[in-house]
Amino acid sequence: MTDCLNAVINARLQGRDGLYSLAIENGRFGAITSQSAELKALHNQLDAAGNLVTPAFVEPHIHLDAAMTAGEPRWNQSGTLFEGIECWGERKATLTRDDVIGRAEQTLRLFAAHGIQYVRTHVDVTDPQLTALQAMLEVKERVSGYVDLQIVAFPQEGIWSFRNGRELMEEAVRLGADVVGGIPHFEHTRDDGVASVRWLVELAQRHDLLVDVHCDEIDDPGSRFLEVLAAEALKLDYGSRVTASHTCAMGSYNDAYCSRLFRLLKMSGLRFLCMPTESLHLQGRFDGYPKRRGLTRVPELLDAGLKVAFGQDSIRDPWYPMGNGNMLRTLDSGLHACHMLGMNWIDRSLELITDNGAAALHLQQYGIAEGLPARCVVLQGQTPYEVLLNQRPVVASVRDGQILVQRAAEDPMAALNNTLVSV
Ligand code: 17E
Ligand code: FE2
Repeated sequence: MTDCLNAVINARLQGRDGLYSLAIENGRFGAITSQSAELKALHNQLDAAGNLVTPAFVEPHIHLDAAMTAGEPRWNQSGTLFEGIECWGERKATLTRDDVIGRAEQTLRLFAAHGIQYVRTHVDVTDPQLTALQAMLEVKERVSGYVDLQIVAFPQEGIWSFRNGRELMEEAVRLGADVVGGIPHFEHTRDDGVASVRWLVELAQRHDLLVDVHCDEIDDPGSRFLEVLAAEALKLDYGSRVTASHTCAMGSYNDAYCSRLFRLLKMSGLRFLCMPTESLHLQGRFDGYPKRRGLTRVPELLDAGLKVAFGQDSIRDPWYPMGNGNMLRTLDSGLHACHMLGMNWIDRSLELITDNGAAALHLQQYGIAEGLPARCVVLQGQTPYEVLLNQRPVVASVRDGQILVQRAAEDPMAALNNTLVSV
């Protein structure tokens, strides 16, 4: 255990000019003061060297129970969500506690190395033994020194459409799940999907839990469960605690319907999560050309004042064979796919992997401000644009005043000059 820091100095903060010192007292931020010039670091001070410092990254949507199982027992060759669910069903039958704990912790260490300190994981509870859920509850305790983990009771094969689906969801809540999930677009009928959404929001409210539904993760413009989720959230005044994940079908809705839908979304205050790399890979699979991107309407939701964050969804699992834990890669892909490389979007883009993820997770103590837990990351770059250009990993991650991660800064020009042999 390293000594507690007493300050981060030479920090650049988003939306503010100049350099700042962030005092740290008892693991919390103290005064944040403007510096007139670059300071020399004293003992127990972390020197941000003029780089951007942001709150620690949030991974709001990942499936840790399936992480690192790509190719087991077979590869998803079609690249569809549905073959992914089949492959996972085969792998799920062989899960053990140690298997889940080992892969989940390996993945969380990878995340920690990339400055992620808050994670929401979906855990498949369509398993009569609830093996993965019980293991993940243990993981949550084991990793609490470096990551805050929220667990979603996620009914991968449906609530209505899986034997004892409701009982398994209720058991998962009883065992300690933090968030109630759902998958209405995968239920056997539209009516079952609607019934499942109403039921799961009510279950969450009864137990004072959050909601995060895999909602309309399909290119079918007729998949309209988002309106049901938003209407339920509005009716129960629960919107800030309800997240709609994926909503891929919104990329296929017609504009007239969307115009009506957005009115409801704004009234409901729902949170949105888009998983750009995952949806680019899984969606559009039933299209010839032109081929859809399969993403929700990210800039339009942001323009409407709604909170949208990006997540990775998968790390080398039956749905997606790639992933390296670096949220800057996800952010880069998402900005490309959503037509958000205008400088106005780039300038505010880090909110998609920080503040908006924190809003989805309903975090109450998040940010860089006096009195909040001293959790932050030092990025490689002075502006979001510089950070995104090279997607270099964080140089430091600080949690409650302790340094969790520290690595040498990379100088891309020096690296280039050392590489070019006779140019
Ligand atoms: N399960 C699902 O229904 N959708 C996904 N994108 C993943 C798992 C990764
Ligand atoms: Fe997912």
